[in-house]
Amino acid sequence: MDLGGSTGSTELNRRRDAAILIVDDAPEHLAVLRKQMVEQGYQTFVANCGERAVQLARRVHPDLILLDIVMPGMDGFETCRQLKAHPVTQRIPVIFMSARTDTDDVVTGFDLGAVDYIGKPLRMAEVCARVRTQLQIRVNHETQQEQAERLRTIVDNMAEGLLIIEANGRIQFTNPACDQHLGYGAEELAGSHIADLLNPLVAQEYLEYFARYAANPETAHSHGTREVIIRHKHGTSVCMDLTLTPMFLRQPLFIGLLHDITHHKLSEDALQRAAMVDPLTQIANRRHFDSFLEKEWQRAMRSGAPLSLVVLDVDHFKLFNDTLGHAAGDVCLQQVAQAISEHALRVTDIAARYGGEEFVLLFAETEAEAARNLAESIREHIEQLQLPHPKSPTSSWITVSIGVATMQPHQLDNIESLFVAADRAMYVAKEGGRNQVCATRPGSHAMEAIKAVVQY
Ligand code: GH3
Ligand code: MG
Ligand code: MG
Repeated sequence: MDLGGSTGSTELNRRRDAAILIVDDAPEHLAVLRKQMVEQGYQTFVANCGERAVQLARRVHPDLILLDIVMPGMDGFETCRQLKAHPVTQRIPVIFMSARTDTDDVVTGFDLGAVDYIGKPLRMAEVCARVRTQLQIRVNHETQQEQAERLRTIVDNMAEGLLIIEANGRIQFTNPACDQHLGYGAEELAGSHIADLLNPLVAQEYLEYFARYAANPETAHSHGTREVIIRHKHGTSVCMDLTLTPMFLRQPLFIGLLHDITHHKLSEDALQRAAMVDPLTQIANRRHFDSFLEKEWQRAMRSGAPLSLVVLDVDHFKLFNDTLGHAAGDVCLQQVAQAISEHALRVTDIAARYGGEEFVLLFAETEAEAARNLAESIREHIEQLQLPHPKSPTSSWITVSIGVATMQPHQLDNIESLFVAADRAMYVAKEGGRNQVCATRPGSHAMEAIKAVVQY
């Protein structure tokens, strides 16, 4: 191995990295060529026959081969054939050098995969120029390959799903993250249509955007990011952020980036739910009940329909806790809550834990009589659960006292009065011996008195 000139220029340093294999049976040709290549700053290897050239090329992987054609034994054409047949050497550019410059020979040379053909006698400056050109092409090619390789690695390993979509909605390519997000195997999505993944309206909207861009690529703009529901292969829905960017590669194409936000959605939903639900009993909490009641109150005011509020309080619950322990008390509250919520059946009904061992139910568009009947069936249901309350002075089981109030809200009325009326009825039930339902009837003296007091 020889190293050529010793200037420090970048150009030479780069060239010195290139290795050239020179193949010629005439020692004087070899010597001249080698000297030239070394002067150009290339690393050189020499072989004086085809067999040796093939061996050497497999071992040292030169960047270029200068190959004589007429040689004893294996000639240059056969040598080239063997080089091109072997995976290790097939990509090495070969330049033929020959005194045989008939068209047939030159064509044979190119047909065998050579990149160039130089006539002998050699003009050294020309050889150098041709070598330089081929090496430059090789460097450019390698750079492109490296870039493609780098991109491929990124696309294969990125967490975002990537799709390439054609203007007609056909999916051309998906990366592994996309396949994984949507439950497909590799290549399985290629060839399918975005309408297979998206809701028809959303797919239509994208197709219209594609068509607009395809008709007018210069006006292209990114479609931006939007939240879409995508059908998973197994039929479930996944919530994704989809970012679409147009790109023109011989045809209009669209790069889709998918970002899975299902888990964000889930935690968003969970937070929203947590804000509305009582953690112990998993039924609505006081805050949710109050806002629900507010809406129903407004609605009842417009429609003139009656609104019924039911307030329940567990009887002798302090005693229950004292007898069986706070943990048993918690379980009891869960069972009572479950029983109560089973009676809130319509979408305009709601059952909630209002605090401690006190529960409330709202029945919209429900007359006093119906509300009272509902309350009675809840009372009965809870009694029939037969949750033992060993020390209770009024029953062997857990029972509830229930107050009911019904109003047709008017402009001057106050939600508070509905509560006061139901509470008052509940205390009457307590005083009456517990485990019973009492109601403050609409229009009764008691109700009118409450309204009058609460208004101010
Ligand atoms: P009354 O029949 O008059 O309603 O008697 P009571 O004992 O049920 O009424 P009181 O209001 O004196 O007691 C309510 C009890 O409920 C006291 C409190 O410790 C208990 N309690 C409130 N919240 C919880 C809870 O989350 N878990 C448990 N185990 N007990 C609770
Ligand atoms: Mg209480
Ligand atoms: Mg109580």
